[in-house]
Amino acid sequence: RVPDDKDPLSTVAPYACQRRTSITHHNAQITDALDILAKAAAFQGSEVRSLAFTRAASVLKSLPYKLQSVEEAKNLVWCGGHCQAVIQEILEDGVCHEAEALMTSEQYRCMELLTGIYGVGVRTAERWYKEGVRNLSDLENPNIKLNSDQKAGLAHYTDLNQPVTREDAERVEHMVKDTLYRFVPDLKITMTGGFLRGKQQGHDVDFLITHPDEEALSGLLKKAVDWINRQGLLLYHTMKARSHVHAYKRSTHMDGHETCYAIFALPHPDTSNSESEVPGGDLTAPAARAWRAVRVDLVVAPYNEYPFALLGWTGSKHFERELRRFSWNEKKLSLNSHGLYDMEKNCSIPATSEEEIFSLLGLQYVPPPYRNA
Ligand code: DGT
Ligand code: MG
Repeated sequence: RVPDDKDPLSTVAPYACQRRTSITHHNAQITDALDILAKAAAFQGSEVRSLAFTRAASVLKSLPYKLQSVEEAKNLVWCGGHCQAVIQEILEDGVCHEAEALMTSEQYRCMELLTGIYGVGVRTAERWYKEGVRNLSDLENPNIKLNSDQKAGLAHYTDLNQPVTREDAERVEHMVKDTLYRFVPDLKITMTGGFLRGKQQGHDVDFLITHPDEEALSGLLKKAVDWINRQGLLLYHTMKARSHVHAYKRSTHMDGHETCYAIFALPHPDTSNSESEVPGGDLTAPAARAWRAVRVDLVVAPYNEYPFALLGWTGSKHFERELRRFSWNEKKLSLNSHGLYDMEKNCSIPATSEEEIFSLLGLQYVPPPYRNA
């Protein structure tokens, strides 16, 4: 079919940052299958295929109606033959056999298990898999070398693979704010990531911290972490110092903001006043403990970079990727979580809010709950 203006299907915009994508939508069964295909492709080292499935899934997540036939998908951007076959199969059989087969394959199961360890990416997991690692206990082999992140990840594996609920996140927020305000009472602290997009659970809790006076931010993370450690609530952390790499060269994956990647011992609500809460390295069964391990990211951004850092840390990952792709392809501007750069004029373009950044890019503002691309 030739798309025309009256055809609602032809109005799906090509970039995810031009669309509104809520957490809940009408085509979850199909997008679940496509997300599995995307993950499996990433596990096989095929980033391009993975991105193709992610893009198709993202388009379907933004549709305001449930697909009734594969015909309806034929006009949709990014929904090629493979995606249409998945849609057809699910509409006819209620299941995608390819996704089912992948999920139960040994490679997928192992890659899922191993990449579920904090500090383990696809490449490491793949190497271990090739070396014969099939279970977590196989990592006790002295030939397998774990770095300190991975050791901590393994030690807290069960807790860290337990979803962080919104209630957990709110208690972490209380703990983080209570700590940081001791040192600087008028800091701006924002919970970012999935929880800012309205998710009810997540894999970690992300915070962005700023203050108009840069001096107020200096040494702050270290003081905060020391304090939490003195409360016996710090299980592990790594600090990344602020780096002054040329701003426009930074990708969103590795920005130059000062960051603390931590694992906190979050006391359970009913026991937060008891004295048995100090973890002391005792990793007994979660139910027997008065706390759970939670991954927490604390990011410090200079005040003038705050809107960019907020936009960069609110996600989703695909929304971020699309924002950068749109900026570069359509506007010849380079966007990251430090700023927006005009590469031709060799200058940065300031902004004081997320709304202003969208407007500078010629995009309609998309509030965080609609960035679940
Ligand atoms: P979750 O935690 O799995 O429920 O989902 P999200 O959406 O909170 O994902 P998360 O926590 O991995 O990342 C939140 C956003 O922050 C995401 O858009 C990507 C961005 N982000 C994560 N890690 C980094 C990093 O090291 N540097 C930068 N610049 N951005 C990051
Ligand atoms: Mg997160």
